[in-house]
Amino acid sequence: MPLTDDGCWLSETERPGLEQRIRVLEMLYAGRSEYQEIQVVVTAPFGRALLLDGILQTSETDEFLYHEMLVHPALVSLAQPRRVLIIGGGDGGCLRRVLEHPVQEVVQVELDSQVVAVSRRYLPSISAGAFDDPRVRVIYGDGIAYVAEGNERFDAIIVDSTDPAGPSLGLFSADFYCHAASLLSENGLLVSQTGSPLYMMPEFLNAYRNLRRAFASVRPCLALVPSYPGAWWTFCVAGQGAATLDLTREEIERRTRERGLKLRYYSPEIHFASVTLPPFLAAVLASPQTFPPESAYPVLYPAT
Ligand code: SPD
Repeated sequence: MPLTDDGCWLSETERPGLEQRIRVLEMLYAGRSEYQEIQVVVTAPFGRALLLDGILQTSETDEFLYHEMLVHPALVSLAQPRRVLIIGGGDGGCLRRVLEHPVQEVVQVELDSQVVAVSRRYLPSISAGAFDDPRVRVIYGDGIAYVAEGNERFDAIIVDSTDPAGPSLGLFSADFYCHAASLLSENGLLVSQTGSPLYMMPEFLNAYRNLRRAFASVRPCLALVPSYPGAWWTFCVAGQGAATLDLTREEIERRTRERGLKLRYYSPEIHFASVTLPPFLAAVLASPQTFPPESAYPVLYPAT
């Protein structure tokens, strides 16, 4: 459900009985691509926002929270991130943060060229010129097929997708993660946005379990993205080494300084805080094979 009947509110219902509403002031763009409905609206609390099939993907005022946490914990953990693959991320906010690292080449595989075109036109502050960087190669196509058929090597693969539904569903599957793992260099990392740890627990657990099938180490990171339902969001960073994301404060400070990262959210303190899991979540992840009881959750759950 994109907008309320009067067009004044963006409404997202994550669970029955649970609705998030955001005041819409103006519709800047509305169109339909081969794959989805695309809208850019001006919202009262978050400024301009990109909607895909009526779901808010990113906003110009809080995109930094999401994109810094999608990119920096993983790439700061890599001593030499040279080649990076981004799946999705058509608004360019992820790409922009990746380019702050000493990368030589970024391949971005985005399904929908219209998302890139609309974002560049109506949300230019999010990509901030990143698509014009000579290190970037954008491929319009299916990221799942690209990873399954690919033979290039990457130091990091970043999945900046929509929620797990429709064409994105396969980006959270064990098959996809296994194929992605085979494209990573020896110490390479995969990171994926994995949804709300509260309202999307089944989807988050599904992604976590599938990542564990392909990687020796899977570390969830937590951050706050207020324009998303529940605000609390997860990113999973996966690798084959035991010490994924285990850095010292000095290493984080040195790398962020040497790389000249433009940071508004990420810091050494945020790095450590983001990988610190609350006990209820740690308990769920300690036995991810058994679907946990309702009492494990701080909100009524599951609701169908
Ligand atoms: N509930 C919407 C989650 C969207 C996550 N991906 C957004 C892409 C931003 N680059």
